[in-house]
Order: sequence, then C-alpha cells, then structure tokens
Amino acid sequence: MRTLYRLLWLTRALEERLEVVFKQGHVVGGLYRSLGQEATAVGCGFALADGDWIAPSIRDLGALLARGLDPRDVIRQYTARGTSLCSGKDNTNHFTVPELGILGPISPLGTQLCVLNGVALSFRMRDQAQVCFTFQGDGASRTGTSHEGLALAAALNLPIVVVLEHNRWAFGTPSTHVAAVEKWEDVAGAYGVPAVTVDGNDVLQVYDAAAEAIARARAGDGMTILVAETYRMLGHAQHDAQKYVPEEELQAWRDHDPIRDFADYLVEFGFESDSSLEQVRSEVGAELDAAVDDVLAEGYPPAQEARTRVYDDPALDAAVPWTRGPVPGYEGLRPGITRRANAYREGA
Ligand SMILES: Cc1ncc(C[n+]2csc(CCOP(=O)(O)OP(=O)(O)O)c2C)c(N)n1
Ligand SMILES: [Mg+2]
Repeated sequence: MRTLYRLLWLTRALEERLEVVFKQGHVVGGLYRSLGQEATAVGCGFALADGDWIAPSIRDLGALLARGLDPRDVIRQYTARGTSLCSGKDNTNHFTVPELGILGPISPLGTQLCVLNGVALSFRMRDQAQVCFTFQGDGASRTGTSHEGLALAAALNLPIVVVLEHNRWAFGTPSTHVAAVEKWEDVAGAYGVPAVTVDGNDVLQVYDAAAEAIARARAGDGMTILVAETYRMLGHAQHDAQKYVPEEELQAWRDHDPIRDFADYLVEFGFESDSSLEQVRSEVGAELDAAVDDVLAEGYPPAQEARTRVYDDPALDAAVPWTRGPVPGYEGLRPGITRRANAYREGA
C-alpha cells in the first residue's frame, strides 16, 4: 500500500518539478502531464512482472516509475541532457528501455499497438509467458491503426492488455464527438475480446483489474481491453490553457482526486496515518529536489554529437544529410525551410 502511495505521489511531484523547470526554460520541447490520471498508470505498471513489456502513452509516467524507471532519467530526458536515455536528441518521452521492458511511445497515435503486437507475437512464438501492456487515449483509439492493431491482436490471441484511457478529451475534442458508444467497453464486442471498465481514479480497482487481465494473457487466453474512466485535469500540454473545458466538469473531477482519495482510504482503514504519509511525501520531495539540481548540472551534450547515433548504423550518420539541410534542387533557399521549399515546389 505504501509503495503504491509513494508511486502516485512521486508521479505527481515529479511532473510538478518538470513544470517548474519548463517555466524556467530548461525543457526544450513540450510537457504533457498526467494530473488526475496517476492512478490508472500506477495501478497498471504495478501489476506487471519482470520480463513483461509496456508501451506507454504520454500520460503514463506513473506506469514507467512503477516499472522501475529512475526519475532522474525522466528529468534528463525532458531537459535534453547529454546523459539522457536519448543523449539529448528527444525532448519528451520517446525512449525505449529494453532492460525495463519499456517500448517508447510512437507519435502517430494508434501505431504503437501494431508494433507491440510484434513483441507479443515473438513471446508467443518462443513460448515465453510474457505479457505486453499498452495504453490508448480515447482519441488514439479512434485511429485506423488502432482498429487494425486491436483486430490483429484479437485474431491472433496475443498476450496483450490494452488500456483505453477515457479521459474525456483528445486535445480540444470531447470524446462524445468521436464515438457513438455510450459505454466504451462495448467496442470490445466487435473484436470478440472481453472488456472491463474500472474507475481509473481508484488505484486499487485499476490494479485488481490489470492483474486479472495480465493473468489471463499470461495463461494464453488472449487480449483484454481495460477501460479506465478518468479525466485529464490539465490542457493537452503546457501551451493549452484548456479554456474549452467547462468549469463544472473540472470541479466534479477535482472532487475525485485519485491521490487524495487513496490517502483518505489508507488513513480510514488504518494502513497509514497522516504523519506516515507526510513522511513519504517529504522523502519524495527531498529526493526530487536533489535529482533536479544534479541533472541540471549535467549540461547539454556537445554540439558535435548532434550527428552521431541518429541512426542505428553509424555509417548512415555520416552518409545521410540532415533533413533540415538544403533541399536538393533548391540549394538557393535557406537551409531548414523545408516546408516553404515544398510549397515552392508545388507552385504555391
Ligand atoms: C494519427 C495522429 N493524429 C493526430 C495526432 C496529434 N495528436 C497528438 S496527441 C493528440 C490527442 C490525443 O488524445 P487522446 O488519444 O485522447 O490522448 P490524451 O491526450 O487524452 O491522453 C493528438 C490529436 C497524432 N499524434 N497522431
Ligand atoms: Mg483523451
């Protein structure tokens, strides 16, 4: 119970620190938070075993921390330190960590399920009882590749659990605008797989349902769709003030905060006391303060490294020109203006 609470708090506190360093100008890309959704990510990540693989979306930091990802690696990544998992070449969370079974997010939504199907199929073909786990937002789940991925995973009976994170919004589009189903779990019938709906803000409910779905997949009984009913408490990313969201809706979900609710439960049923939880929060705070200071001191990578390790094959690093370089045939244009060059080519 305490580990779960610690992970929930760690997720929120780490994202809060990332927001501070973002506002200080240390984050070179976007920052996507999971405020209000921490229980879904943590409950799922905590239910996996060593050797399982997980493919997160941008709002599943808690699942990665539950899998053992070092918070310092997260700070390094967002602040593009040379020491980061992608050597400063990625500005959010597109990292893959094979030792922890983490398959990095793939930006075109829906696609990563298709890639994960390949991982799951390899487990099956090698007769390994490992499970793959992935998340899709309500928006992502409407893409063609998502439907393809679900259909294939179901048809091949792959050991996969797909969490549908129904957080009500996909950027500025409400989920009611992109689906005619009232209950999101009803989509599972079309693929012939079971679905379970849980309160995604209740970490114990999420954990129980995830553990059951994982056990099913491990036993060779195939895919489960887990619908997590939750809410995106902030805009899509830091640039989005979510002015399109009705205040009453936000308030209703503020009253069902996953971390506060879990803390109340722990105290009410005697697992913890206010002071033991305070102790957890202060330990996490101290750990993160030190981590931010240390990581910022690590610095950016040397400029010469920008062209190294872009491709898996070092020979390609040397041979392939930068996409931002001059466009062949339009050398007179300033380098880096590829979009304008394309418009020029098309006669616009
Ligand atoms: C195929 C595709 N279309 C559009 C985008 C741009 N985009 C990135 S995140 C996002 C919203 C995703 O919403 P949802 O899947 O509900 O996840 P959430 O942000 O709510 O966690 C969009 C439209 C994309 N990355 N890929
Ligand atoms: Mg969404």
